[in-house]
Amino acid sequence: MINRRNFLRKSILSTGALALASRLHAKETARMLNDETGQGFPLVISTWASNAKANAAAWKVLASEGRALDAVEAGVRIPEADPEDTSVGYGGLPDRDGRVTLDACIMDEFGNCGSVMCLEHIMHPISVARKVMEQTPHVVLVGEGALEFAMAQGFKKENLLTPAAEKIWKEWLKTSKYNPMDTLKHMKQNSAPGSKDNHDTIGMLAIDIKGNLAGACTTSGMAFKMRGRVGDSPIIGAGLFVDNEVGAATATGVGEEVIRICGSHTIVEAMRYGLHPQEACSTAVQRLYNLRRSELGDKQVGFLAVNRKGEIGAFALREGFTYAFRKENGEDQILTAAHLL
Ligand code: SD4
Repeated sequence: MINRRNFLRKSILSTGALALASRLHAKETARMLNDETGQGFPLVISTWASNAKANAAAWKVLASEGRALDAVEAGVRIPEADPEDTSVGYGGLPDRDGRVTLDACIMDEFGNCGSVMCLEHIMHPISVARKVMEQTPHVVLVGEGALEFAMAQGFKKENLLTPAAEKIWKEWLKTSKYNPMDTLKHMKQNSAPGSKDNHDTIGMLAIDIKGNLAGACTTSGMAFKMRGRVGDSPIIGAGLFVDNEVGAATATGVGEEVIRICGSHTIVEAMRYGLHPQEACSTAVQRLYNLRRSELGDKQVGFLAVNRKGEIGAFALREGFTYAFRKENGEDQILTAAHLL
């Protein structure tokens, strides 16, 4: 029998009905996703449709009963090494001085975490962040110190500025106008031919077969940013937060806005006090909107969350935020987040 719930549930999974899904009230979406996804684990979920490839790499680890931490590291290394991805790792668009500076962080089920900020010349900042977590008494290393540490750990120093990224930067230099959303649109225009959407920061959350959670977030940040600028992505609590007893959250979009509300931590705390991940994400977006309504312009922010039962949620300030999801049967799902505006 086709009742409304069944119809909606099917609709959210079909590309043609994604627009419908995005108009649904957050609670209705939450109920649908709960039906679809509250089935347990392992699972992996990542910001942006194009990161289904990253989920596939993470899935290999999860399917062989590996640890969520290993899965998220393996997963996000895919876009980090992809020269066509202009917002993560190798091929990322540079700052206004032409330097590719990378931000990344990782967090495990024990509350261990590691982060690198403004790291240059290393293709896999996520793996350096993991080394910071496991091999140092610290949580964050930045800039030159992070680079020295990476090299001492055996990482290779390389040029991350691809000819394509350099060309885009030189074009930008003609006007040198910084507007974060122009930058994102610019990335979209220049994304790989045939890609469904713009490549963007990857935030990945996973639950392994034992029910343990981990997350990773990695980016080259906003293109043409000021030298030394760091966004939300490598900041524990802003771009990523994991609490094994509750759930995990990650963010994408204009980092300055996410930092203001400690986005990912806010969402995990909302889940701790009983909200479904979907409602937790929409609550965070609403809070940002209430705080910054007059300043937001056309900026985008999107959040993803999962609770320890494997229920997922996603919500964005405005339309266009997609995410990729894999669970037990290993099938990819590409979904579009509901949005406020
Ligand atoms: C940043 N949050 O550096 C990142 C950029 C991003 O989608 O996520 N873009 O602010």
